[in-house]
Amino acid sequence: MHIKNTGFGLLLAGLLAFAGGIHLAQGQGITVNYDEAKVGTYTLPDPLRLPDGTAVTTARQWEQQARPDVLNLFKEHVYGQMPAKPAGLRFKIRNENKNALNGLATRKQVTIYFTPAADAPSMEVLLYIPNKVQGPVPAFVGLNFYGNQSIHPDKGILLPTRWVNNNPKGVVNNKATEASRGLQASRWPVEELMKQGFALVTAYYGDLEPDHVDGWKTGIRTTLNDELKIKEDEWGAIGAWAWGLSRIMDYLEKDKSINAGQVALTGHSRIGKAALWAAANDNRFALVISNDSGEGGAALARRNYGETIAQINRSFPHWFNPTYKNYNQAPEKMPVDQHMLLALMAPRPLYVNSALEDQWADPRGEFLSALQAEPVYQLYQKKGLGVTEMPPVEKPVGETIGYHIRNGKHDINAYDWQQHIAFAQKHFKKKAKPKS
Ligand code: GTR
Repeated sequence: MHIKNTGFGLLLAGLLAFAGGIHLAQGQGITVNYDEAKVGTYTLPDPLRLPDGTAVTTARQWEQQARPDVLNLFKEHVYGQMPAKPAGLRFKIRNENKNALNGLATRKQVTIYFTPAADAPSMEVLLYIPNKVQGPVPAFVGLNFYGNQSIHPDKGILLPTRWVNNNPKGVVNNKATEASRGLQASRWPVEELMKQGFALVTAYYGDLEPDHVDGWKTGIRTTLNDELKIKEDEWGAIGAWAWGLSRIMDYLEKDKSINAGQVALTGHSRIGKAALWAAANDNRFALVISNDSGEGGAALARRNYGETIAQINRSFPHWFNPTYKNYNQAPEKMPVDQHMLLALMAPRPLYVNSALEDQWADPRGEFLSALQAEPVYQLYQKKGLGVTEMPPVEKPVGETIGYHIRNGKHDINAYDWQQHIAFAQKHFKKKAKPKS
């Protein structure tokens, strides 16, 4: 159903965009629906149906027949190709401080070079590893929006030298300054993670591709064309960010202080979209968290509520595969919907969460998507949400698929992290043991 463009809809979109701290104009000139009664009806494609109509009834059949096909459909229609690990990948420990955060953690900074060349394209990874628990430790991994220094005021964190989105709190002329240290510290509870026995691993998403329409020109979609044997228009920025997450995983497999079998991948919003896409392609991520990932992330595209494919492609034409634009006016023609992306996580633990004031991301669409991923989890005898209606605010639900909606705006906050940490502890079945 097409909803008439209302001034109220646009105003609300603007307010929500502002509330979420988003700098790009959203919804302009394009209809935004926030009325549940006007969502209309839609039919979701069935992940458990092969193209010839055969029903998928076993985990084996899913893995061997259906899953590869679904993954390919997402490559072709949504995110683009996902190149393999480059042969010349190498790591360099830039520095290590065993007494970071007043002795609570070891801070390591590692450069991942994508080719053997002296001037190889690279990314900078920051790790905090808890000192007071027995390792190897499980880890949370996630990209950040403004550089590694933005996650904590710790003066030892190297500033990014690359293009960064401007921010009144210390990013001037697209360069991060000292004032940007800790700019998003509220989103990264580093000390709490250390206390709970998790390492935290992060990198700046702009190391892979600066997040603007011309970012591909200086990002890996251009600099690694030859190495990865891929053209820049065969994938998008989300694909590039997701690819970088897998390169972090390549490093973690080599770091003896980390339990590479217990890596939880997390991401907020556009980085949540990238996290889901990374985990869909890379089974080494043992647990996946989508925080307010919305359109092109966890939320169902066929629901006309909040952001739509047309809006996201208009505001961010560089994020997806060019073919995704074919569905601007016709999401119902896509051979997939986002519940199938979530199903690609099975049987791994998956946690989806929403925020009440983040209607732009369509909380109900995120919940329903998680619900509709359940049939694939059931093939593995894994329990999903345990409910069929959205739970009340701040009442988390679920078993192998978890979900909550919390009060507040588009953000990742202490409440979200509490649930994510508890979910990881439950599934990794290991509480941190103090060092003897
Ligand atoms: C918005 C975009 C959303 C979400 C958000 C964010 O502008 O429309 O899809 O990704 O940005 O990343 O914060």
